[in-house]
Amino acid sequence: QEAWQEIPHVTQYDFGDITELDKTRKKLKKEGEKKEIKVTFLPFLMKAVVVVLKEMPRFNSSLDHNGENLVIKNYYHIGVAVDTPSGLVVPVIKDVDKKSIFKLSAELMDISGRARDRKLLPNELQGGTFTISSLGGIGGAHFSPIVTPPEVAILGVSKSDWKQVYDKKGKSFNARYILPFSLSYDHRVIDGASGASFTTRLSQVLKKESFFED
Ligand code: CAO
Repeated sequence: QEAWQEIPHVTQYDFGDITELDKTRKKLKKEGEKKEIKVTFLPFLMKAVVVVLKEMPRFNSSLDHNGENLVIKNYYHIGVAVDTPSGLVVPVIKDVDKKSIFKLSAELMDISGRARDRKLLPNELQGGTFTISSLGGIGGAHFSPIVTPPEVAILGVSKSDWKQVYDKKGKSFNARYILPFSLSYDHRVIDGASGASFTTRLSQVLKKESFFED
């Protein structure tokens, strides 16, 4: 409620072509099964977001109490919204830039399981620098998430779907796996042009095959 009342929100909506990413995820998912690690899209999205946060550090910052000073963080602690029987919680995965897809997947399994069992420690819910809220496992296309203070931006991820996309060069329609996503941000810190630049860049990163390699 505080976030909704005090932060002037703007949401930028966009799409990412994750056809190649999906192929890689399926490969890693098979490998993960041997280690009992479930590999979903979320760790890839976390990695892609960090690539963009490094290029656009204003999105990885917080406003101080007076709203006068902007504190830019040089670490990447990503909050992940988890739906539990007792409501929404947002545990934080630390140092995402330093972790592999398997490590992030294992941490996600652990932290979301313990969130559902109400076994998270208070310090696991603090210190985030940016949040991702994924409804991709459920459905819907595009929603407007609310920024988690003191952070200044949040990514909302929806369910990807196959679409016919026109290839101008090849003059043909091709089936592509398209991810809808939204970025809500604090308009005191980020202007509309930067918001659109962030989502445009995120789309480019998601399309690139090797952005998540360690
Ligand atoms: N498009 C298509 N499929 C997707 C997808 C997407 N964007 N995101 C996930 N999926 C798929 C997964 O790959 C998985 O399929 P497979 O079993 O074939 O691999 C399936 O959906 C289920 O995924 P999941 O939900 O278990 O896993 P996740 O890592 O995507 O998400 C978690 C984990 C904890 C974030 C999620 O379970 C959850 O709680 N989401 C709700 C968050 C929420 O409530 N947000 C709203 C907050 S209000 O702002």
